[in-house]
Amino acid sequence: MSETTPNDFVVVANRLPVDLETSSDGGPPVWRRSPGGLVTALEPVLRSTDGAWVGWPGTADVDLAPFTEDGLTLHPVPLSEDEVTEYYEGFSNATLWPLYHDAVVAPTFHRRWWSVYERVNRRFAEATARAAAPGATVWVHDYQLQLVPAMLRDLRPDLTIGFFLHIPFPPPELFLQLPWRKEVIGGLLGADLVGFHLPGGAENFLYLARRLFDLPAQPRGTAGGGFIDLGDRRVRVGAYPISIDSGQLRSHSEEAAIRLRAKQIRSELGDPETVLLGVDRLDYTKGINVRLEALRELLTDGTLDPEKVVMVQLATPSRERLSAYAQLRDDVEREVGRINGEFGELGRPVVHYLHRPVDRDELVAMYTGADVMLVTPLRDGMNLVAKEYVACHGDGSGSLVLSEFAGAAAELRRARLVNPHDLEDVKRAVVEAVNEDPASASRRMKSLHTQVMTHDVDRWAHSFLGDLTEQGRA
Ligand code: ADQ
Repeated sequence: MSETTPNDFVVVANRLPVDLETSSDGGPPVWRRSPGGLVTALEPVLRSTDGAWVGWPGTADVDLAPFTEDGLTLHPVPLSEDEVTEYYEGFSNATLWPLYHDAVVAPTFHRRWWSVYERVNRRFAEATARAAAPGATVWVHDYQLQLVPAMLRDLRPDLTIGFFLHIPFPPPELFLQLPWRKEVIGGLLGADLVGFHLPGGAENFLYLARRLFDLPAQPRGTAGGGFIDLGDRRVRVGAYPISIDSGQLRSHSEEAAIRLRAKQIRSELGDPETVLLGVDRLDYTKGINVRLEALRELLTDGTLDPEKVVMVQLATPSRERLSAYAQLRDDVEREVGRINGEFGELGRPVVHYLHRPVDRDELVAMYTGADVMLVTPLRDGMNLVAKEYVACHGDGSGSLVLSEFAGAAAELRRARLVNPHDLEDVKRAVVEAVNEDPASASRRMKSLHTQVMTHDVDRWAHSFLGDLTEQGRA
């Protein structure tokens, strides 16, 4: 650890790229690298530009000075236990998250949560103002920090500020329910560039900004993007679909040890003809029950044979203190139990369900060994799982069933696209994927694979940062 100096490039996100973990044996706390895609994507940029990261260290009530760890300057933002409840679990995950995901669960509006959200956003803006060198570029991430761009601009008008939203940006009629709608849009308008995964999100934002701030209509830019003139400055708005480190994942999936493990997993599953796979955070937006219900009905009507088909569902625990998540866990586990109770045999369940994260090697082996990947969210900003599966199937094997309501569907057009609200449609796609002629399946998968290999996370980061630099100079 060492003293820090201000940086020319600063990433701001709810979480730091490392988590502070207290050990159970009473030893000193240790920093553990969080393996998220964002860290992987931004690490090379951060290292080449003398970068810093501002974020919460993942544990309540710890206040740490900025420090350098493994070449990255980290600026921890402290949160109290109450702030975790009201800013993070409350306003971020029980107000904004459901509202931005088509209100599939009713959003809760609480004035107190809002005031804590504002307070915590201000703390992030202040920490960023201290971390950034004169004229630095700052990239703010996601729905937890939508007020930071305007707060930061007030504190530091010299900075170039970008904002990227990782979840969908909702249609106006939903967004307008938010009692603090004008404040949120005003917060985002503090940025020089506001980025979304899809053109639709950018269009929704442009419409809302003009309507709520009574701005004149301006000609559209390309692909849903455009500009908002605020008099003294111009905000650029655009679509930047995020991706994964496709090349790295493809090579990983081709390693002999991974191929071997993929075979072993199939044999541990009883060497079924078909392995179906689902991989998600346990979240009500992900449509886990949609695919379980489709499977149960296909087993019930005899279309699928429980002796030939096995499903693996990995579900990472998520936001467990929120009641909607506890309810979802009960629902998913009841459905898994019901299918296994009706169709399993001793030592041979039909659905293998793991409620825990699995390590990267094991995950890649599962992707590699699965015949059909089921990605059926009711709404999802992008969905990296779909792209990860495709990256692991460079040989043309495998099949992807993908919800139309995942951002990834805009690029992965040759997946078997389904409406997750239409169970018959999901069942049809599963059956077609299971029975597809190998030559035609291989053509589909190869075309998907080419798309994912040529549009990786590096391209995403460079495209956003290229536009941000251009906008900062304008
Ligand atoms: P998430 O909602 O978390 O991300 P997703 O994009 O699918 O969803 O990313 C999940 C990541 O977690 C993947 O990299 C996956 O491999 C990993 N993962 C999931 N379950 C796992 C398990 N059991 N074990 C190990 N790893 C597991 C949010 C938005 C998305 C958007 C991303 C990035 O909701 O729409 O794609 O941010 O912008």
